Amino acid sequence: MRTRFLLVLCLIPVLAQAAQVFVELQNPPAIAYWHEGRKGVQSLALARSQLAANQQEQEAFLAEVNRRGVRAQEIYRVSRLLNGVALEVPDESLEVLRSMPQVKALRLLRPKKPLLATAGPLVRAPQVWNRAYTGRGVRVGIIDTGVDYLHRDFGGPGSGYSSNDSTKLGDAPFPNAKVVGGWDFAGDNYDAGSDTPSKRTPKPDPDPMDCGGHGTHVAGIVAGFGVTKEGATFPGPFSLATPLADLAVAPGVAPEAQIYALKVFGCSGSTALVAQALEWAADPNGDGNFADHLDIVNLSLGSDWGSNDDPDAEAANNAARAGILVVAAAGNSGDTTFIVSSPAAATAALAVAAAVDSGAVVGAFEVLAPQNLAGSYPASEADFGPDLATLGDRQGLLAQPQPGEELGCEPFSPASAAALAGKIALINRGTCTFKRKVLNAQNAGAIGVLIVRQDDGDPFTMGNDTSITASITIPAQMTVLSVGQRLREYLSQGVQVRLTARYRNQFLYTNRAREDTVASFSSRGPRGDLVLKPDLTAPGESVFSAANGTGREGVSLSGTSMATPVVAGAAALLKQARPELAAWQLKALLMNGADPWLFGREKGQEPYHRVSRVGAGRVNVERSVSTPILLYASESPQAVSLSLGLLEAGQAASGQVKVANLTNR
Ligand SMILES: [Ca+2]
Ligand SMILES: [Ca+2]
Ligand SMILES: [Ca+2]
Repeated sequence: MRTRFLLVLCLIPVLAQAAQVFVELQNPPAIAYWHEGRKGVQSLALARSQLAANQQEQEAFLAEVNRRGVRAQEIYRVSRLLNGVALEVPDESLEVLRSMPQVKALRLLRPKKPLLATAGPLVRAPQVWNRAYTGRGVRVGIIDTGVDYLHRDFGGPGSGYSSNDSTKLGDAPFPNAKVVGGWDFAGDNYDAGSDTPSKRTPKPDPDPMDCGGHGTHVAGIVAGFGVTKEGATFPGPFSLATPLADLAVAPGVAPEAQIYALKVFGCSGSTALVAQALEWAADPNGDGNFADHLDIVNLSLGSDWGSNDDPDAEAANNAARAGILVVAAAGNSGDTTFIVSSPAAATAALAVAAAVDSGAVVGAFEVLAPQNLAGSYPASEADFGPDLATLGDRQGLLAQPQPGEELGCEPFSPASAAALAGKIALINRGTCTFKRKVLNAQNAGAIGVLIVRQDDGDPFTMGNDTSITASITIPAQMTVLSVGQRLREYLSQGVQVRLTARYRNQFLYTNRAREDTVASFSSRGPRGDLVLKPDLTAPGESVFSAANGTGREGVSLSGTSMATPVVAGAAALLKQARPELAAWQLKALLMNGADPWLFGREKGQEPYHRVSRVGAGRVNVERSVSTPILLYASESPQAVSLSLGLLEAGQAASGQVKVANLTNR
């Protein structure tokens, strides 16, 4: 039933009536013979011989497919974490494949999308840096759109983009001290969901340069060095004394961890290559010995309604067996039961939900008079009308329309127009589009507009309204409610303001009341079979990190995609602090140390969020580094959490929890 359902979903974007499937073959994956902690000669020899046997089995299978006249397009082969081949085949050939004795199972590849969103201080990373844990020596794989290794945040030169062929090595400084390795499994043109068959076939190359921007932002959150106001790589030191507010781009959560750029996306679209990248992470040098596995992988990607039997989820579970901590995004589909995404849904994966931290990097406007109000205040700009950076600053007296016209959705009355002419109009957000409000103010003779939000949420770029074709010639900015209220108190004294682009991406707006509220987009669990997901929450709204292709700039993005690397970074700090612990123990410590309370509207106020939305709570890496005990479900250590299934009212259930002492006292 479920398979069919997924089939329909998957075929929608593939107009050519072809299916992308993972063909699992009879032999077990090599990981079945690998026992982390007992890496004896025996286990290595067995794993290697299984690897060779699987490769032979695949050759024979593909030859047979060819003999039977199936027009199959190979996508990839894996033999370590899964044993099989990913193929695109015409729908009518699916039955042929299913009937072949070599085939153990046929599962649809569910294309994964990248999931999009200052966060280090909230999870108490600087406190951990202060104890000399900065992620040094820890290896983190970013399975994403690639990484811009030329960017200063990763120690790059900040230039050299145009002379860099993104399919070749040797023409740019990669690998470097930060982005120490990687691979492009996809090629820039790849898109698993494209209507063009040739784009659905990956064209791998050794250069994982980012062209989508998502992976660069994610990698910056995990382990960027940071960028100074002068545009140089921040040289450290990383401690409580790190001047976070004086940097153009703050350091990542684990600023001395190493990054492997595992590119599975083209420049846009979706991917079906996740299992292949996980396989690389389990055995980077490809020698069949898993001892060189990466410590942590970050998967800020997924597909909704995740299950544990998606091939990528199974690969994630087997990557955990190899000793990798798999950190994955819960998804951006909101408060809907069971919608939590795959591969985050994999039992062993650490599924991350998104919350809000107290800070957002935005722009600002200035108040020049009266003196006791003078200063800069948070503001964003508009996506339409003149660009303030080229237009220059716009200065004037602030004025508001007549009572009842504060929204500015209708042409202003003569009395309001008289008040606004030659001034900067103060107008409220709501009811109609931003462009409508600005056009009405322009028609009334205003020289600029300051929009006021209905609350103290982050000011954001005001979107265009393409249904309005009139040319907008005056600049507009948006600020928050509490600032608007202050301005109105002083309006009768004459408030002189300056709209400006000079604070763009530089003004740190803090709002403590929103801290630890859950981001509305964050996907709810549990998994369809009632296993608890997500596992943990981290800040993922308006996270400011490296902007791809800019050399030195940052950009603010939101999503569980941005929360996931906060946890991956926290895990890297913990790994350095507790190198003896296994991946599942790191997962348990991160969950055990979390701050359990997350809020619906305002910090400290009800309603609180349930575990199916936020897991164990918001990560607190300082507590995780310090805690002496480990707590987990004894039947399912890889899951950590204890799930009791569906209970009727009054019905009792029980489960066992193990408490382990991590000290020698
Ligand atoms: Ca490439
Ligand atoms: Ca290159
Ligand atoms: Ca190896």
